[in-house]
Amino acid sequence: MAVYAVGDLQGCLKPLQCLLERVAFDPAQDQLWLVGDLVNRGPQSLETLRFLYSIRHALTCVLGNHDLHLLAVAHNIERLKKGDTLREIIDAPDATDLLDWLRQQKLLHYDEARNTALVHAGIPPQWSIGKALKRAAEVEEALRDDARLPLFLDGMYGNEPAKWDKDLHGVTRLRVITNYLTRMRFCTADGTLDLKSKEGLDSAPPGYAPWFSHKQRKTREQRIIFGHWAALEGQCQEPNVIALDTGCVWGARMTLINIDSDERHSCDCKEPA
Ligand SMILES: [Mn+2]
Repeated sequence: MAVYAVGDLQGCLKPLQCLLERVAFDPAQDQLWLVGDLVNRGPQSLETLRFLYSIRHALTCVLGNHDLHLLAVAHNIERLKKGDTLREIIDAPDATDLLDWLRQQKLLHYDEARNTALVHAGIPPQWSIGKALKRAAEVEEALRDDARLPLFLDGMYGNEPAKWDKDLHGVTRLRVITNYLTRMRFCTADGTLDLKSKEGLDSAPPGYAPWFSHKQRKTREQRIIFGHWAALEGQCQEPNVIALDTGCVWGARMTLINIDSDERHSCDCKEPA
């Protein structure tokens, strides 16, 4: 049995299939970890989600900002944005099955035996892995609860508050947790977020740095696999931090690693969305 992790799919099914063929992936034996942003912007969002659903028993998946956006649109809380390719999912006859599966997924996965975490954007420097898992679970519970789901989806949008405080409550608390785990790139050492800068490492505003580069970061002993940040182009010099978003949806590449051997594979994505 092999365990692989793959970067942001964003509805790009062909490069995913290229990678799975490359490693002779067998869903009856192997496991595939997904860093989230399964859908949107790419050419085959519905087909991608259907394929993943068909091999769901072989998957470990965390949600990204685009996946949460899909849930918000499907619940009539948010409208489709320009460039979104989500309508085909919402209108599909099997939408209920696909979306119900999606909302059962986590925001943070931690494999204790491998000491490895899987998250879409990152873990803020001031949280240990234990704290991060507890807080991710708060959002995961809201996603699975029919009564709380619309309230959460409606309240998750927004960049404020920019920093975690353990006394936050209600949907504000869930918003900060969600912003850390699914949208973060740059923050300060105390976890104050800047959610506007989206380019490479040198685009940090003064006083801010990539979430993984803070010296006092409490998850330095864990390996962390993340996506979300295409401008890094899969490069991350920080030990134990693995960046997997290599900008497939922008016409670059999709990247897969064997998480036990660190062997990397990539397939070209020739059709920019
Ligand atoms: Mn993302």
